[in-house]
Amino acid sequence: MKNRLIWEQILSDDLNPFYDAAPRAHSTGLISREELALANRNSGIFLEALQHDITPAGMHYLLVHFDVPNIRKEDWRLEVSGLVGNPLALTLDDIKALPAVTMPVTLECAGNGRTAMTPRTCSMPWFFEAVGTAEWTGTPLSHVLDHAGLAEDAVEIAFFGADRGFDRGIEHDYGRSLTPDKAMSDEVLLCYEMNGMPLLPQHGFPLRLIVPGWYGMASVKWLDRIEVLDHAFQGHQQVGTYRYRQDSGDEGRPVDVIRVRSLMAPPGIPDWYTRRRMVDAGAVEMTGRAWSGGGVAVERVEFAVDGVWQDARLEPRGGDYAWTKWTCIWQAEPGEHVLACRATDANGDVQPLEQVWDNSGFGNNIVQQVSVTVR
Ligand SMILES: Nc1nc2c(c(=O)[nH]1)N[C@H]1C(S)=C(S)[C@@H](COP(=O)(O)O)O[C@H]1N2
Ligand SMILES: [Mo]
Repeated sequence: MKNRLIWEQILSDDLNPFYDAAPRAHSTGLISREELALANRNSGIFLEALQHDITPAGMHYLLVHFDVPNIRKEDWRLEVSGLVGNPLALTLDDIKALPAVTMPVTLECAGNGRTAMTPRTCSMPWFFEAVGTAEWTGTPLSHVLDHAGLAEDAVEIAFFGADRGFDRGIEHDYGRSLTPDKAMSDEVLLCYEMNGMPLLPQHGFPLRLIVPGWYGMASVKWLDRIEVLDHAFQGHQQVGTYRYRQDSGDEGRPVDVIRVRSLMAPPGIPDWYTRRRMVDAGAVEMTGRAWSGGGVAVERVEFAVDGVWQDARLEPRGGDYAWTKWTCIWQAEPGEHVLACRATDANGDVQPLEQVWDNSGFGNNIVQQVSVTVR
């Protein structure tokens, strides 16, 4: 059904040059020109920044599908329309006048880790760096929805950004939806500040949605339109992508809650070109971060040297949706070693050593491994 609609739209549009590119093939071997261009636009966190509780804004990862819109605050409004008693067009000052909340939230891109997949999906080629934790300030979305008055028969609420482009031949404003229940839950925020500063243009200025505990695609940037629907939202980012599928023909199911993952800040010093590490022998304090989605806590992090695991120490997390710091002392002995870490959450979910991949590399949480030389 969904695929037919998409292909009808593509085939009926004579002036659409992008259908040739759809669907994108899986690939092996060298990175493509397109992947390299995406990697230059969408920066990742520096893994050494896993030392920070709160990621400085300029070190937070970025994922921008189309162009960063150039929005003047004075011209911008947040429209709320569709099945509401009271349609709204709010200024940023209207939104700032509502009760404010500040919350540390770990955001992670659903495609984080996908370069470990082979053959790989041609998309943003993340290794492990599509994660960050910022202090987000805004007002609970429920305040605005209460003000608008959701109709009883609302089925989904769609959130649109000011950015527009093509994906797989389909032209659209970036848009994602939530159910009314999810949209009204306390933790979902309309945010205008990141780490105590107005949002940077690339992080969604002047306003973005933050859906804590879900992969990043739900946290719509440059938010300017909320539409309350009597049906399930059919936008491309909702039904065409960000779904767990075995192959590209499946209907699949939506990507939502973040899966448990841990990362380490690589020890020692790197080689500029290969980024392989050199570590001095002796006691090395290893540290990193671990997180899971849906507000679920991390219960255990293990650290391994050459496949021998030991428990790491966990520090209290800064909030239900923020990552947990872990530390571990490693008695480093001269030679070549492979380091790894893996987390288990309160649901008992644990990171796999061997990933079962979906078609797009979404939601993978494969164990990170770092090769080092100890001298
Ligand atoms: N409007 C809009 N919102 C968006 C995106 C986008 O391209 N356009 N990218 C999404 C994805 S896939 C992710 S992972 C997060 C990244 O947020 P960040 O760039 O602030 O880290 O934003 C999400 N919100
Ligand atoms: Mo993402």
